Amino acid sequence: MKSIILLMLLPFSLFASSDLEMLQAISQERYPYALPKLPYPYESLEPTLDTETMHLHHDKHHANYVDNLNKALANPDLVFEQSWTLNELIERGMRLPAPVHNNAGGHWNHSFFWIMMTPDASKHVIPTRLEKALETSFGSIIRFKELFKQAGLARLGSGWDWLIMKPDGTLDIVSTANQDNPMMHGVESPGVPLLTCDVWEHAYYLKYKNRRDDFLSHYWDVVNWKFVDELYGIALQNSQKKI
Ligand code: MN3
Repeated sequence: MKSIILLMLLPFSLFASSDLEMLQAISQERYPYALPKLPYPYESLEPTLDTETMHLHHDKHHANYVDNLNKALANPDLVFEQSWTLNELIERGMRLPAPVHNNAGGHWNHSFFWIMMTPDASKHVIPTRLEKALETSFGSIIRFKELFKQAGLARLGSGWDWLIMKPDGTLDIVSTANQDNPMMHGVESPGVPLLTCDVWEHAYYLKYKNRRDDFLSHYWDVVNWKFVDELYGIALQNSQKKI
């Protein structure tokens, strides 16, 4: 799994869009952790995501994961873990004590999710390279979106929906429970995360009530495809290097 984490980090300086720089900063953060600012105004994803949901989700839910991660790591038995980066914690996944594993996941996943969305319409178009890869892997963009929705709906209870690049270089759609993510040791389907959606009820309930499928249909209106394509490009380059 170590190689997957490295894939996420090493080449960023070569590309360095502000979205990638934000992800790199989060990935390399160390204890004590801090809540990152939302990278756009709270109201700017309306009407897809309402302002109140964004405030609660970022200021309360994400903040709680950060606070609880700091509390869990304050344990004197975890002095080594205190010195690790957030990505090093994520990599160890289920080998960590549950409060560290869950809250490190909560912090990384939410930080990634904020960058995954954007009010910038110029980033809402799927770049051609990625479009072709999705068509090759899933048949069509419409089919890809259907499969992504199905995976999100099939996740019982709380979790996350992902597009990943698997260790063999192919694309796949997977979901993880709770605050797990595909970079963690011990997950069923490991890979490099390229796209995600938070399918916990707190992500959508105020506006969409119990209709997770409606939320997943509207989600595409705010996805930062430019960022997804950048992540895809880096993952692709690294998977070809391995071969
Ligand atoms: Mn959430």
